[in-house]
Amino acid sequence: MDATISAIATALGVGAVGIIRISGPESLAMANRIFSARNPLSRDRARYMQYGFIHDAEGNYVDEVLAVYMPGPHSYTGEDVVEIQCHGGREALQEILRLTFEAGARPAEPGEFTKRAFLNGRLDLTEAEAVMDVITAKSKRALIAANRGHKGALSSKVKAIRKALKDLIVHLEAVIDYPEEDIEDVTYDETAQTIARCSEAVASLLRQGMTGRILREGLRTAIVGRPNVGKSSLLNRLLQADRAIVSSIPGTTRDIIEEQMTIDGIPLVLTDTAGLRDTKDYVEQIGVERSRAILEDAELALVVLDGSQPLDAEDRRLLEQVKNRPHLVLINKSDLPSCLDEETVRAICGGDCFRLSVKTGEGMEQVGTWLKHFVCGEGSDAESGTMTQNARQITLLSSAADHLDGARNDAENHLPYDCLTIDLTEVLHELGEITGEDVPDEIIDEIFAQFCVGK
Ligand SMILES: Nc1nc2c(ncn2[C@@H]2O[C@H](COP(=O)(O)OP(=O)(O)OP(=O)(O)O)[C@@H](O)[C@H]2O)c(=O)[nH]1
Ligand SMILES: [Mg+2]
Repeated sequence: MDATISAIATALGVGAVGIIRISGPESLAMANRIFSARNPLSRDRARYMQYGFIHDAEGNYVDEVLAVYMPGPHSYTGEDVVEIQCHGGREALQEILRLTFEAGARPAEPGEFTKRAFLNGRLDLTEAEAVMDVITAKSKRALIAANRGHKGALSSKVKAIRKALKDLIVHLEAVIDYPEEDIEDVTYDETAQTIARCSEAVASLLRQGMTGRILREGLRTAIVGRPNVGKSSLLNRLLQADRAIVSSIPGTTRDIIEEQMTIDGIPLVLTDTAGLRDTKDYVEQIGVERSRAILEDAELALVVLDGSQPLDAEDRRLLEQVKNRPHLVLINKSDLPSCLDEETVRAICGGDCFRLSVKTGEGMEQVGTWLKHFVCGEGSDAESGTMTQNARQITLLSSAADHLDGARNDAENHLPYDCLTIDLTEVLHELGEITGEDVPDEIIDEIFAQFCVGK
């Protein structure tokens, strides 16, 4: 790990400025081999930007740059770091990078800077992983959630749960190991209560993780309804573009149209589908089958009804179908005389339902407000504590939740303490794997390998 490494830290492309990052014990000496300035980089001028130029081994001028030396441990990696800001063209960056190699650095592996930060204790594993989410955040909310992870929101909660479990295990083990000693006996009730509190905390993290995932990847939302109710019109209005063909002929849309968009800060992957009905038309039939499959897969169904007509059998069938899954019913065409009220709809499928006109735009703002609430919950904005979790963390949390359920069952059934501690120790490992306190090296390598070079 003592090698000094370097890489281009900025995106490869044409930009005003590009950055080369060097990290490791030799970074200062190596940088000064290729950097000339009135004031060379030095400990005395640590963290001050120095103006100068980069030259090659023969002393040929390569680029005009700004360079800064950040001695460890107070640097990104925790090691001595030098960053060189040069012109942002591909050639300048590649040439300076090559010169750092000539000066003795070796190419950094993907994620190696962040991995070093982790190994040096600058970041724990959740914070390091959140760096990736900060970089790839696609919406402002996703960024806020990722930053929260980066600042350790997830790990501090996980650590608190681990602490409670560790205390419990220690206590149970003391009772197992020294039955003759007068150790205050923990009752099964208390044990079950502690486990229940941990379970609830894990469940809450999982819920927040779901929100984080949606903010990162978008909520898979399907617009469904029978033909001609205004599904494609809704897609177009939300997109503010003429994406899907709209016509008064029922059965206009036959294929699935998928678009990504952000509504009130909530990223959506929205699909417009073929109107649901029994049809003899072969192609339309395929479209209807696809619509049903999309509905099955969606995380949210936006059911569109035509408010100027009474409910028909197809509407009822659809409402029955979405009854037990997340849905929002939109009674469209409120600009026309109404033949359908919210109560009738609610009686069939419960849940939320409102009236709007895609044509005039009346009532459209409710959609964004509802979505925000659906995804972010009560607080419904950045302050609600959402944080990013990745698939690895979610898998570990889910498994921890299962083991906690098992342990709680054991406690409630008064099984021997060792049965309990087996499950609880498993949970301890799983949670430790999230924060990186208890994680095999291969996993660490795998995690950082997903990063880009230079990070
Ligand atoms: N008056 C009124 N007409 C609307 C409204 N929304 C859509 N329409 C009209 O309803 C007709 C059908 O609209 P589409 O958006 O194509 O309906 P669809 O649900 O996608 O239909 P299919 O693709 O056939 O399933 C068009 O003539 C639209 O102009 C509305 O809010 N008010
Ligand atoms: Mg359509």
